[in-house]
Amino acid sequence: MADPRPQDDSSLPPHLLFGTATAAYQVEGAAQEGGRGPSIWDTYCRTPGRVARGESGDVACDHYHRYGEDVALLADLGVDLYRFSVAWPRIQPTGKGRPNPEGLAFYDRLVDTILGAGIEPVLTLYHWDLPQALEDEGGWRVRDTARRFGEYAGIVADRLGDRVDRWITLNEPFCSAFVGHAVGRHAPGTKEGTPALAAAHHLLLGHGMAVGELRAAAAGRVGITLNPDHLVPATDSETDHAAVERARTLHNRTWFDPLFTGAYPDNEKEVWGDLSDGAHRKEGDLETIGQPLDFLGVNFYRPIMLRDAPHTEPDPARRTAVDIGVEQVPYEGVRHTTMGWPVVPESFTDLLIDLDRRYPGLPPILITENGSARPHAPDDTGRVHDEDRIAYLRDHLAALGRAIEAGVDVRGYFVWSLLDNFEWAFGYDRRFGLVRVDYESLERHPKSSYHWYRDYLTSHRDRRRRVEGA
Ligand code: IFM
Repeated sequence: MADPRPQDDSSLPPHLLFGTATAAYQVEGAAQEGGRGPSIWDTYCRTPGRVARGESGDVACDHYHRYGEDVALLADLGVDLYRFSVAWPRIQPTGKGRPNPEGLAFYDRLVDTILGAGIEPVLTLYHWDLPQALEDEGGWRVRDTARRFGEYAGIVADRLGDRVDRWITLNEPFCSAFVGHAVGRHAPGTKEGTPALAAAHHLLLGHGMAVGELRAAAAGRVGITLNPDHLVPATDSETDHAAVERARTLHNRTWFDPLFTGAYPDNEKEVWGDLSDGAHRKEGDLETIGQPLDFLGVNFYRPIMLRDAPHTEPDPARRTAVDIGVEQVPYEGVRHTTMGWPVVPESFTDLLIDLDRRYPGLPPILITENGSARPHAPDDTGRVHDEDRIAYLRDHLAALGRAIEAGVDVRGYFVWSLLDNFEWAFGYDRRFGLVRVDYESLERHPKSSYHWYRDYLTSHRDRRRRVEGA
């Protein structure tokens, strides 16, 4: 089947920048090379029953050795930006002390190669790979880890601040805190209540400390990437609306309120109950956390429909340590990705407009991740015809255009992901890439969506040139 041609993207402003994103543990591999220390994800993957088929990021896409080939793919794609993350345990194998020269040298080479291809690197400092040695001392549950994160940020800024202009402190701290410490489906894989709330606070504090270090190093523009959810009540009942408000605090307000209003959510007591004693919060923390940012990263994939469910999940294996009395309700009548996520592009528009109205004065937004997992087998030539991914991207770009028309200040958009990669607890069978990775040979094969995105970017660039030249 012929690939659908890119739609006219005239609803998107010509200055909008485009990119793709990856993260260190999901693509790099070389887990025991270059002086890298173990991270909590190495430990989690080695724990039986945690990751599908016992897979791990040991080899992943072998990007550590093949980054040249991957940057060539980016150059051919024609992106403006490439978002990648630095593995903290490559820089500080035990999370503290003198930096590992081999680790710094790897990111030096990577950044220089990206720049050499005419692409702007966008660097995430933390995409979930906490050095295991820090976890052994309490991890994000303890305040010292926030301080350590600040030091690590300073080390990376000193080395790369002359070439990297956009810095993201944390990726999706919601997942680090709650999926990691309450649901137990991400490393470190525990089901704790109060410590998960302490982790949330210390992640925010670490963000603030990193902002301080990045500013001191005059590293460039600084932001954070959050994954706010578009939450929809299953019915119009008061109880379902109240359930959504509790979930809004867990998913969104816990992060947005301290970062952008200088306060913790006002319904905390109702949501957390006895879980939150606030003991981990110290005077001055909110000031550290709420320092002005240059941009906000937003990751978006799907909406969540919820209903009030006041009873604790009866199956202990499914029970999470933070029970806010809500239950997810499946979306009917829409397509779902292989993650089981409903495809509802309008919710992308609605979420962005909602955030813009709730938080006046938000910094400009970068959509730091958007994409879909699809199970496509290659044809005889190795090509994957992923028309449904193309439809997903096209429809979400149109939805983004509607949010921008409604006044939301969005400056950039990144497809997750450049490559098929290690999808955390799901292992390798959830493929998000524009480029297929053959995990036997590690060969890369651009999919139809890669060619579609390339054409889309060409037409966008042409329009940008016309407007700039006009
Ligand atoms: O693969 C992840 C990524 O690491 C963080 N955001 C969501 C993606 C898809 O699940």
